[in-house]
Amino acid sequence: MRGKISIVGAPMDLGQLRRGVDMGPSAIRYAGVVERLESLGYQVNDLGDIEIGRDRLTTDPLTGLRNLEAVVQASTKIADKVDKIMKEGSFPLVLGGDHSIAIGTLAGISKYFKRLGVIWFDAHGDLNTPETSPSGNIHGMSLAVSLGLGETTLTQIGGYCPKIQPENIVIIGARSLDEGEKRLIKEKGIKVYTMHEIDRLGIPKVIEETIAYFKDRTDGVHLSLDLDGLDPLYAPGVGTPVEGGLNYRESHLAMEMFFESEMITSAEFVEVNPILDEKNKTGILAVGLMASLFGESLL
Ligand code: B3U
Ligand code: MN
Ligand code: MN
Repeated sequence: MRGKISIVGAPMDLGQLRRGVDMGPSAIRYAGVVERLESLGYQVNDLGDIEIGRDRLTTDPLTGLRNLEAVVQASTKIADKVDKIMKEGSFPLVLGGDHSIAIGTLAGISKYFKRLGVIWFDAHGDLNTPETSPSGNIHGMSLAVSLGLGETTLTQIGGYCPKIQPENIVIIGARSLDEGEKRLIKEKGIKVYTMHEIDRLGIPKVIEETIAYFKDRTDGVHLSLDLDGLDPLYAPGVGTPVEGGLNYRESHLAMEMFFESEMITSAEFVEVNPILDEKNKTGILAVGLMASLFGESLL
């Protein structure tokens, strides 16, 4: 027996405008996540889905944020659920849903650590604030919110703020950053491996450096993996695909290296949208990446 994993679905589609990402958890379950992780020797407990409100298409008049109320409510529920999993000493594995779910996940997790590290595997930075956001979509703000920046009702979820420190973040795979996000990255000194650095260094070096970076400064690491970090060739079922991402092998290698590091203490896989997918390719890919993260294919 290898330990306990608790799966929670967060069928959230309120952090952006495209429909279908609420079916992400179903697509990932259909691709066999429970059986796959059990076959690796884990005790897997699927706790089902968190209830997400249906009150969509509102825009906050003050901030321009979309579906703010409903995202706050859903994030609070996600935080409570993840908190319970942490209390039980099980590994929280959250299935998205759009990337706004990270607000709740991190709110549930980070108080269990003195210095939680976060790997933000994504084509985007998700570092917008209401002032810099081009869209008003909260899924493009979740990392900023977790740093304590932006709308107070979001930054205060879980009753404490901030959830993470800028020096404990590594962004991997970025290739679509807004001007305000670039400014924030420089101002806060956030470590980012854009596709430029990944091409120059190669993924083994990037992941080695990431692991070394976290080793002395953090006491736990959350992996927040947005499927759009991968190239749309491999992950077509995402709401905002960006060309030129990580390929299948690079992404699996990254997961295997994270497994070997024994560093990862929680994870979420987000933005799987079966409506935009090709025969559940992205859901199946997500399950494969999870299997690698939990030790599949290594002797
Ligand atoms: N940066 C843009 C686009 C975006 C962010 N995250 C995703 N798309 N998936 C925004 O709206 O904040
Ligand atoms: Mn994202
Ligand atoms: Mn993204």
